[in-house]
Amino acid sequence: PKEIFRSDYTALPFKVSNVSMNFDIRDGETFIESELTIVQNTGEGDLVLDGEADALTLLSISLDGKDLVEGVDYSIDGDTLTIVSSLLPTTADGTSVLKTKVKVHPEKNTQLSGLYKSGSMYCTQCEAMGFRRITYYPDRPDNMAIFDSVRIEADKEAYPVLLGNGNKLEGGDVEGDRHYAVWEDPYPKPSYLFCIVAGKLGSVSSSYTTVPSGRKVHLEVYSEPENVSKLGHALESLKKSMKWDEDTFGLEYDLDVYNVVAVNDFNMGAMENKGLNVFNTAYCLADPKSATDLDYERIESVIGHEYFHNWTGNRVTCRDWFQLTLKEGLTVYRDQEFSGDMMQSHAVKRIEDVSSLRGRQFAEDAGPMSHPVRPDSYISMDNFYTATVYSKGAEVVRMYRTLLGKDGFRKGMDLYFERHDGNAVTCDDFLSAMGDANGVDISQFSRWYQTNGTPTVKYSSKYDEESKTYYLTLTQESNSDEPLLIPISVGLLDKASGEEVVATKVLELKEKEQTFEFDGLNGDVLPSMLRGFSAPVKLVQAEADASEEEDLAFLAARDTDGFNRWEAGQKLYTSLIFQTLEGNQDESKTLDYVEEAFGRALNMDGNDYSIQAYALTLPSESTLAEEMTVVDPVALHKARGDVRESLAQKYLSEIRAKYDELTETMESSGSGEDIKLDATSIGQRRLRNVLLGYLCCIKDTAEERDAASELAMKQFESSYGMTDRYSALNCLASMDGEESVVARRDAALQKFYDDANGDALVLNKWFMCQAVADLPDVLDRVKALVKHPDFTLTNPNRCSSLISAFTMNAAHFHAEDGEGYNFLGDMTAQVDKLNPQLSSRMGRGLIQWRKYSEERGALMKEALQELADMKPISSDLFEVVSSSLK
Ligand code: HT7
Ligand code: ZN
Repeated sequence: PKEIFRSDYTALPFKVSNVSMNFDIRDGETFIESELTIVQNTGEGDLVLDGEADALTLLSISLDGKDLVEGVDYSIDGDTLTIVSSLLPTTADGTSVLKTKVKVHPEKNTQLSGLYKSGSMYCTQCEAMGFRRITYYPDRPDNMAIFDSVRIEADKEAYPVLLGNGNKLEGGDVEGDRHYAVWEDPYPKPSYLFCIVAGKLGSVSSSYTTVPSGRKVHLEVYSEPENVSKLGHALESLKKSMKWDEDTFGLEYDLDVYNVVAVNDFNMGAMENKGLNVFNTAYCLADPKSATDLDYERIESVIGHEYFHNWTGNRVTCRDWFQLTLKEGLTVYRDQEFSGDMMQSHAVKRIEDVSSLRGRQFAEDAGPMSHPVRPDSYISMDNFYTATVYSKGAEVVRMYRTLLGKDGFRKGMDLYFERHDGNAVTCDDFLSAMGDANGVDISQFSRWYQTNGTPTVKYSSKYDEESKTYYLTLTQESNSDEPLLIPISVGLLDKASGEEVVATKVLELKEKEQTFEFDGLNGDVLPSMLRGFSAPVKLVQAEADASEEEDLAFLAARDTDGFNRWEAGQKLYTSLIFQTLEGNQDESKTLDYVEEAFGRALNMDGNDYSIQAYALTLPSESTLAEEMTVVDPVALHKARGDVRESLAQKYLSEIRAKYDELTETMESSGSGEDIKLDATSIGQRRLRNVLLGYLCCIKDTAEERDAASELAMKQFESSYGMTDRYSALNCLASMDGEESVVARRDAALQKFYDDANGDALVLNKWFMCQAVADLPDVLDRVKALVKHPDFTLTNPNRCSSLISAFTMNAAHFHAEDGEGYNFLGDMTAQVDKLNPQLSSRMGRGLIQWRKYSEERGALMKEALQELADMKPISSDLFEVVSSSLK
């Protein structure tokens, strides 16, 4: 496999300016005709078209009406077709028309890239390089072309709905029970945004009138007919997104139609094709009986994300795939802000986003696939749709916002669109727009784009009584030779009174070491550092300080920054878990601080239920693992479980009282099928389920086990909504021991399965809760589930619900016998023959072997080596496994 380098970028010699296509969909094969208008770009070089040999059969090719001869006029070499340059336009305003006809087999396309069949519908996925599996084309984002006409023809009864990008021009019947539709997209776009869909679909629709232009846009969300009742939330979320982008960034929608189609077989969450988004059903369908609050929130955020791409990605796109974070980091930042506004709590949203960044992206950045947000090379671009490009990329955009302020950031965005609308650009162009719009030189900030790894910021401080000045010294360490520009948001709290005496201030850390002064104080202060997680760094105190935990307890109680209050509590929990792991808990005061913080959170007044729930939640095992040099997942799981259980025991009666009180409040404010989705109702469910988790982790004695399982069963049986039902089921799924306990667990699982009645998304949940169960024989159970009639490796959602979910069950996946690794290796090998994008994602479960003990690492390496030796192996999987065996 060939490695592609960012530094090798060259502009295209010839470009496609306009496109007309015809899709003739027949059973088992589809014929695709393309008519490409070719113009000069740099004019220096050949016209090289991409076309995947395994996917396309070339049936005819002509240039300006003349059939071309292979070996004379053109040649095919692997996955490219080169046309002799002497046949092409020799002047800047000359044009040629290239016509090709190919045949493809969507029914056999298990890669889910290009044109494929999902259930009864045909659809396409072209990002990153799927268009070359549809036709011969310069399949790279800097070729922006106008798709004047895309005609789709298919059987009328089987595929009554025919959709394309942009606006529909015409449609009608064709002889032989067939029909057609023609779509036109007036905006220039790269091929990765191309899409068609054909199917028997149901839909819900509405309209939205844009402000200020007053364009009336028809909105329609489609799915297979049996799921139409679950489309309402996506449609409403779309309207909210359209309004939010107008209000926040002054960005309006630009076509008369916005279509969204939900498909069951999809490699990612969704795709922002121009005017025709395609969504994984898991990110689109929802009703209270089948979707959790988290599903609802995720749908709103992904609908927003794809909608926001219309400007950040589609109108202004990436020059080359190395710039992916230009559209993804920026659009994730935008969707995070949108969700924070919709939730009416940016602190809650920030806690969720930072937890996910630490649990996933920090690990990626410390592992063998570590890369800067703008990578330098790739073998398969599909491997670079990573937490780094997306989530760390969003943090990079957030830092511009922190450094420039709200208005400054908006000015930068306005200038970015003014300069680059309709163009394919780079991260440097974004940086220049931000700097120029604000009249500041932020060139130092560009180092964030080229530096991998998580930087560390150390701080130390001293208070000078005489001058009433506080000195805060910051030092930075990173993989960059030159210092990064790091915004550190800081507030100061008076040690004596606990009052905030200096409100949040952004310190610009530009040097390797810098001291900041705060004068005019009345006494010693405590810093609240990195408020709101103002930069994606690890923050540590320079010198271990005896009062560190006392300070954390102080901040956990008094910090005015909601995120940092939570953060201080998390640091205390972390410290106690590690002391438990090392067996030296007794000598410290940490337990007192933790119990104090936990007790305070439990008795918090007010309606901030989500904040309360998160304050009571211990850091995840993956976040904790990030702090360890050698990870022992079994011991870590036990230590975290012990701390959890001891808190549950200590506060048992208060937890139970709070649980009962919430049950009563929730019942009195609406019950049964009336599931409310406002922040308070979601927060109440979140908190009650955190409390249920604590109550169910007390299971040392037979009575405790019985009581826990009875309580969970009661919630399972009495809940209508999926959030409460699924939380209860997850508790039950991990219960073991006496017959009564096992009987309840099995009955609940059976009932959940029966009630699902074949609903694919509910069945995914059923598989997942068994894969993540904390049972000694969970791997055997997972292996048995692989043979279940509802299990398949061809559907990415189903496959991940079982196999990838099991790898998240760290204590069992990392069992010392290495059986978890062998299982994942086997499954990955099987999936690689069907869907390399999926297999390479699965293979990542093995690549962090250096983080574990020698014994575990050796077993993981063995499983990796087996994959590496596999012949054939996809280039996607090859890149992942070879990176970690180097
Ligand atoms: N831009 C979309 C990326 C995507 C994708 C990438 C590779 C293979 C399949 C894919 N499906 C969607 C999604 C997004 O970030 O909005
Ligand atoms: Zn995106």
